[in-house]
Amino acid sequence: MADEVKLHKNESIKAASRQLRGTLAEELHSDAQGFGADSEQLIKFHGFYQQEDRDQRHQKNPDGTPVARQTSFMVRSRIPGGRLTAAQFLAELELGDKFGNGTLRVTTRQALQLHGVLKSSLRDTIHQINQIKLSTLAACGDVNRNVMCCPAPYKHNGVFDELQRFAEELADHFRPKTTAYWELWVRDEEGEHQPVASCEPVDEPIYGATYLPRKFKMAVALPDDNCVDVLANDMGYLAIVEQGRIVGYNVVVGGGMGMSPSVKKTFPALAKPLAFVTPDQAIAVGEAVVKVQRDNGNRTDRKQARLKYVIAQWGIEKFAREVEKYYGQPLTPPRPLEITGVDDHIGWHEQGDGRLFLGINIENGRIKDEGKLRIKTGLRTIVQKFQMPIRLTALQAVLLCDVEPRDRPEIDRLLKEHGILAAEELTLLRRYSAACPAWPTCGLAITESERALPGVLDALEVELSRLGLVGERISVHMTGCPNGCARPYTPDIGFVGRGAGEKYTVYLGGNALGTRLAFVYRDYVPKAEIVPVLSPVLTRFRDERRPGEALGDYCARVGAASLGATGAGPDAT
Ligand code: SRM
Ligand code: SF4
Repeated sequence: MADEVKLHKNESIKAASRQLRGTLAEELHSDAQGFGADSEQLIKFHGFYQQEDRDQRHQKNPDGTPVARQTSFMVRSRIPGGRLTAAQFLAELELGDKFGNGTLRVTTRQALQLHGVLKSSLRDTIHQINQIKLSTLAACGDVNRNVMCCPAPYKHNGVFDELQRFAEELADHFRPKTTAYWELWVRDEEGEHQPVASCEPVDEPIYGATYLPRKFKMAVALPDDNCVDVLANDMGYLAIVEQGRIVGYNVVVGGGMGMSPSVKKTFPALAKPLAFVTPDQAIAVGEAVVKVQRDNGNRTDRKQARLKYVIAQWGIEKFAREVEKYYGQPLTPPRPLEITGVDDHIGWHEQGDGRLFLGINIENGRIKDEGKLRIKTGLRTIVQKFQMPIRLTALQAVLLCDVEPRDRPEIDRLLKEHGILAAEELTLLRRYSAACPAWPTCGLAITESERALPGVLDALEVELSRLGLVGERISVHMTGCPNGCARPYTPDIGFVGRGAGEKYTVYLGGNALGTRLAFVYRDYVPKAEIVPVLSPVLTRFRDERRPGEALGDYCARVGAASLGATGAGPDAT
């Protein structure tokens, strides 16, 4: 049996879980602060992660003894296309206050996260999320995650609404069918109103008994506004619009950011074009792609398990042939199509139906009150008063939609009153920046990110101002480790947590459009050195750029060697 393959332990956990039940029900009611190791894997499919406040590790009680460690949970609501009602948004804010740490976080995939939820509050939290008709099912886990989609609520043609409907259909089609979620979190505690079809296995037509080898991500985008970074997804749909109508999509496959510098075979990748599909073929072809990954993704090594590794191993041609077998028909080659633009949707915009929407930048997605900047109270006050629908962007911003023009002055006044800056008061650097949570909640963080980026941007703004570059659109993404949750391998500048003492790998040469992978400029750069090491590049950019050239385009054109890149470190290319 020399060739016997040893599956990753998560595979047996999934297989034995009776469709994601495991011992979650029993453990939920135990006195322990958290769940056991096997359950820790299963809870992700239900939309939450076991964490702790890592700041507390070093805190002491007044008597000098260490503060007792407290397990808590991050609870993620899956929100296709980032679309919410006013009531849902207000209820999530309320849940953050009642059960979480008093903040609500807009994620880089247009979802919402609560942090600091205790096990004793988990059921109430998730139950209440379902009562407001949101769900945490499949927000995490080895299944299709939150489906991203351009959130702009334009109405001048049906395209934007159709994209949103398609994202919703995808989310629904690829939702796990197990009833375990409903049993644990949704039905009334006693279950008295519901027939107990529970525990009976149901058909999981797409995922089967062991779900996917790894997480799977989808996005729907427009070529002239890739605000969802479609190429960073396992599968993306790029809409082809003719005469104001979607005639089909180019399906792109095999994108992903995560890598481990110590594992040479891991790398970030941009999705590649696979096929053109008409709207009525789109879901069936997508299902074939997912099933190919289900049956061929690596189930022995989770670091090699994403779709991008199947495609790297086979090549896109062989992959396409395999998808055809599952689809049952030949695929149509992708149409020539380029991504040409990106919009952060910040500021006031006409929707095209007489109403307006307003994009509000939320620094790193964290909705909280701090000092004079009272984003949480400001948003709550505005949404309570005007009850407008909300959308979330992939750059962690909030869009207030369907605003009557007469309400604009009052909304502007309330924003000002709560210290929330208008679009004109923000540099494009701020608007196109993003950071992952990292410390203190993320167990995988090597360095700070959400708490570090604002200071780095302050220093960068001073330098850009000195060089006369302050009006430039420079996208900057930071993460606290190489997993890449804020997609740091594609923007103009990426900072990736690398080592203790707040050291980062600095990437250059990507772009705000998300169409090019960056290269390593410098590795192990201490936080305080970031701006000094970038300064020579920025100076050359100012002096040598072509008219209208963006920083990342300039860096890619002159190349890593010319910029004095060390070449060491985990390269993204
Ligand atoms: Fe992520 C793991 C946060 C988007 C790649 N990600 C994590 C965990 C759950 C840490 C963990 O496993 O214990 C982080 C929780 C931190 C916390 O305290 O909240 C975490 N990821 C996030 C969020 C909240 C970052 C943010 O700033 O918003 C994003 C939630 C998105 C959502 O709503 O679903 C988030 N994560 C991403 C993205 C960006 C994207 O999807 O467009 C990526 C890169 C794309 C990709 O998947 O390749 C990403 N997260 C990862 C990875 C690396 C996956 C890989 O293939 O190597 C991990 C680690 C893992 O899965 O083992 C990870
Ligand atoms: Fe945590 Fe790393 Fe993701 Fe940041 S990039 S949230 S540090 S896993």
